[in-house]
Amino acid sequence: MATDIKKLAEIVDTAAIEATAIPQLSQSHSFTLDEAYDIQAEMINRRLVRGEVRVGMKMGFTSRAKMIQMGVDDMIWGRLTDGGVISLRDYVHPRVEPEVAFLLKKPLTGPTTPMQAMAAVEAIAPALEIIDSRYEAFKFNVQDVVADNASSTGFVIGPWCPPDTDLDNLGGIMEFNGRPVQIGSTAAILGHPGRSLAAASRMTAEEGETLEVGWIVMAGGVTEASPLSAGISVRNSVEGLGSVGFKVVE
Ligand code: OOG
Ligand code: MG
Repeated sequence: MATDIKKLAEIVDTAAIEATAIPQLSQSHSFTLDEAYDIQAEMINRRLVRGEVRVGMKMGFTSRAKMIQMGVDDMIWGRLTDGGVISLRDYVHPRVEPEVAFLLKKPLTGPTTPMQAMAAVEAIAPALEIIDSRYEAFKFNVQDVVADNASSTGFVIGPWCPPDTDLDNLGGIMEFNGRPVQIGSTAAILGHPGRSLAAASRMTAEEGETLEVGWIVMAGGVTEASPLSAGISVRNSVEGLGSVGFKVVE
């Protein structure tokens, strides 16, 4: 039987709205990776219909630390909209991870080299991504997590830096209330975050999308993600780029 893309999209969308964990879709339905991206597209479409605006895309599993933490060893991507969740009550089991973000001044589409991809960059910033899986126990396979928009929930961008800022091996620290919880280097992102941007261009084109001017591209977690709870002030400081933070309230 053909996979019911619309129905599965509604199931993950509803779980996100209601902040309720659901069993992995793959436990009750079998669907391909291509179909998982179709479910994701349909789920995002539901949000756009509700008035959210598409603002970019995110890469996932571009570092070994993330692949190992989640037990998935393929790169994935998700679609970013401006509709992030603000209150802790609206999350299922949120986590935060240190990232870097790109702002595009030229469109990017299809296979490209990291050098060509970096030539499309307007600015680079330290960033934090808040992820939240709609699946019970934050457990999934690659199709499940793609259908759930790569666990995308929110992101915070720090000061934009010039595009020629050297991104090689910049040390970074993510702190909770001033205490380091994750330490890493931008080199953890495929050796250089520019490779993640090139992969973003190639992988989105496979689904018929172009990375548009003005879009934000999140390069992927440098380290493992850490669980969030009320009272935590999070800060990610990246050598040469500056820092970004937020505080979690009830
Ligand atoms: C999936 C999202 C992965 C990253 O930066 O690697 C991701 C997850 O870990 O739940 O955002
Ligand atoms: Mg991420």
